[in-house]
Amino acid sequence: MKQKITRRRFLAEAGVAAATFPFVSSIFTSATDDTLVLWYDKPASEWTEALPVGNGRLGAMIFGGPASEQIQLNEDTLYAGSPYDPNNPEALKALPEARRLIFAGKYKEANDLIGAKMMAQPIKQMPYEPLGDLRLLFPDHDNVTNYRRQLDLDSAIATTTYSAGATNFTREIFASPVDQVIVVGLIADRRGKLNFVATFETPQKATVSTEGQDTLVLSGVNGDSSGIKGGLKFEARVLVQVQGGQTRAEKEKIVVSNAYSALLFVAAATSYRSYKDTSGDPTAIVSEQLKLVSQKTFFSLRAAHIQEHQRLFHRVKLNLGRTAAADLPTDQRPEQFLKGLDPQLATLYFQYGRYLLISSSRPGSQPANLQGIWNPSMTPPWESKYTININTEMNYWPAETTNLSECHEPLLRMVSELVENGARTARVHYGARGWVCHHNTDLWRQTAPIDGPLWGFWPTGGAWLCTHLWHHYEFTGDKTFLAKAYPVMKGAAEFFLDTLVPEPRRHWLVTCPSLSPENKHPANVAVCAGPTMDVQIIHDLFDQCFRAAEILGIDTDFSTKLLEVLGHMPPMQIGKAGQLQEWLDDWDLEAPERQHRHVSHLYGLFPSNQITSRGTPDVFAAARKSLELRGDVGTGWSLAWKINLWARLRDGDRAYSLLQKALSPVYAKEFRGGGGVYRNLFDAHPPFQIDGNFGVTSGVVEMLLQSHADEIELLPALPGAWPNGFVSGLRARGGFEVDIEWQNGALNRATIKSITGTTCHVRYQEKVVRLNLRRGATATLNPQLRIL
Ligand code: FUC
Repeated sequence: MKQKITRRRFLAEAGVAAATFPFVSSIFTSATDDTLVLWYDKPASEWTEALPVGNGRLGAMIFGGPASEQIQLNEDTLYAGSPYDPNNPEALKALPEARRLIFAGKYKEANDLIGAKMMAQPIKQMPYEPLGDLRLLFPDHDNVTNYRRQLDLDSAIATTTYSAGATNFTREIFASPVDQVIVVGLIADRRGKLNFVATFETPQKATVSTEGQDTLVLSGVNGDSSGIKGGLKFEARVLVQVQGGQTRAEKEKIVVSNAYSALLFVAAATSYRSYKDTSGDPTAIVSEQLKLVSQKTFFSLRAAHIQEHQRLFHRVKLNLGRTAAADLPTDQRPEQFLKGLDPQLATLYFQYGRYLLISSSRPGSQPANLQGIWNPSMTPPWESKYTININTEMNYWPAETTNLSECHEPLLRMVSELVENGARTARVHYGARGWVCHHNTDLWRQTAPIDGPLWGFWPTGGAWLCTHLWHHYEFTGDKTFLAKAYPVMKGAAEFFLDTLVPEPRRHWLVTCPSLSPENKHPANVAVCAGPTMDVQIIHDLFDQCFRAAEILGIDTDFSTKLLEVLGHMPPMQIGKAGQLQEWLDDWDLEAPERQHRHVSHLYGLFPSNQITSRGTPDVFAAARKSLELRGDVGTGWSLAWKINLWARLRDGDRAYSLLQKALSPVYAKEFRGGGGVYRNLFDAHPPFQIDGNFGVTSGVVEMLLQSHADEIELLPALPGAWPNGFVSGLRARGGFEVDIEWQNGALNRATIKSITGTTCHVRYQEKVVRLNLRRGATATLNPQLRIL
């Protein structure tokens, strides 16, 4: 049951404490919209039940145990290893033979040669690692009543409340992007009742010590991995301040006794300065951070945190209706959603995606990796790094559309940081100019092919990332940004100018060796020449370079050359089942895994805009056929991609049925594999992978608003399940902010605000209107698209 603690009742019960300690009175003041709350009536019993907070750089998973609180900590530069060079000097010699074998149809032999001679050394990249856990042990809190824990997406604060004996306890935890610390506020409503012991536990090579009577220190070095020595120092510190009691240091512990309230400030840093510099001083960084926050009050830290979070979070509102099911504990809601009884869960999940992006990716931080920033394991799945054959890009699909353009910055910066190592890989592995990145990268911005030929021998990852540079420009119109991004895009294009080769049958210019990500063709290997996805990605890269050069008024010869080369690349081909071919050959029906999770050849439909109903109707129909053939089964991110694809195909009901799959509870007994959510609404590949969270958030946008076909299209794929609703603050290409209200399944009203002062076309079904708005001007349209 939901515990009803009103502020008045809490303050009455808190008595003296409330009057004495400023932060007590703040606890229930920002009573927020409880529809954006994840809440539970039990503590987390495993990691995927714990609740995430983060400030882009520091992350914490909060378990909320009354007697034993576990706050699992991450810092986004704590990866294994140190700067390293995995490029393989043998690779280039083998390249001509690999190409010859592929063009001769000897795919298995090519696969074996690539595996033996052309992969990175080591063949794995470096894993993302946890810092460890801050543990708070409370004596006599085993039998508690009135328990509730929650994560309020609106304030980005995790709160646990319960009563032990006659005392009510409250914990508030947030990761402040302003003050760069995690703040833990603990309060009892009776004098002297707050007693606990704070300590660190860690799987790292580290020591725990104390400083003075109030500071816990964890310091260590990161792990070695695949023969690469750890080269990072790290440090985490917890400063404990109490009111009305004492702190004292014991070996590896801070003991708090007889307090009313306590504040714990958690700071953490590593010596990472860049992908090639590990000379930072984590002790100096965390000491300075703690010195600054220790002079501030809880109230001011909390208020600054909320304000900064809401600056981003409040930009988009979504309402799809609400029923009583929204009052249930969060982990009971997916089941209701599947029965069609809880439409608000889609809103919560959509906004959770925005919350998670704000919390794991802020200007200056590392980009969100496979798990955002939340990872408890020294050997996480797929190293919890950056898989760029879908996963990392998916993380950022909602960044521009849901008005979080700033949160895109870490990814955009990473693309430029790949250029140096990517140029070495281009030179060493291909004898080519420009730069290349294969299907993964890590903290050290490595770019060579890893894992093995089935996964890693794909040269188009860096090029896909470059399309994000262009998208950022499309949404913001920021020419200064474009001027800085252009050389990065150009370098990626140069690599392909040097490495595209004519295939023997039709002399089309193709990538070779390459693969259609992770999908085997009839020879039971993946390596091949000119998979459709490569053609589509290179098409975007070249086209976007051309347009950028034109906008910037530079490089005409180079960009004209790109268009000329594009003219010699393969067209998108329709195969014997009427499908869009995944490969140069019509292999789709003979491929061993016809329901493979990757739908790479549909890149052209989404996230790209090469396939549209009006521009390329035949290929559009073929793409639909391909998606039908693939079926609706998939991992978490695969389902999320399909939501976006069905939305682009304008089939809202099909997109919605995929959304229902994506929100299935993987913890339910009757659950049958493939995508879904954990109790904390983290997306399940399974295991946990955050891309599905972000991909669904993007998919909901694509159902309500699209802007890829030189038009802003309102409600392109509205499902029957959402007859009434509104959304505000979404962004469209060209620099527009869009609000839409609908009733009985039809548009009621839309408001378009121009951010950059460019013209646009707005479409609703068959009606189109041209708007010519000045910068900052707004137009409100009725269902006939007449300006009101
Ligand atoms: C790709 C996918 C896997 C997984 C991994 C991180 O290789 O094929 O399903 O998501 O990335």
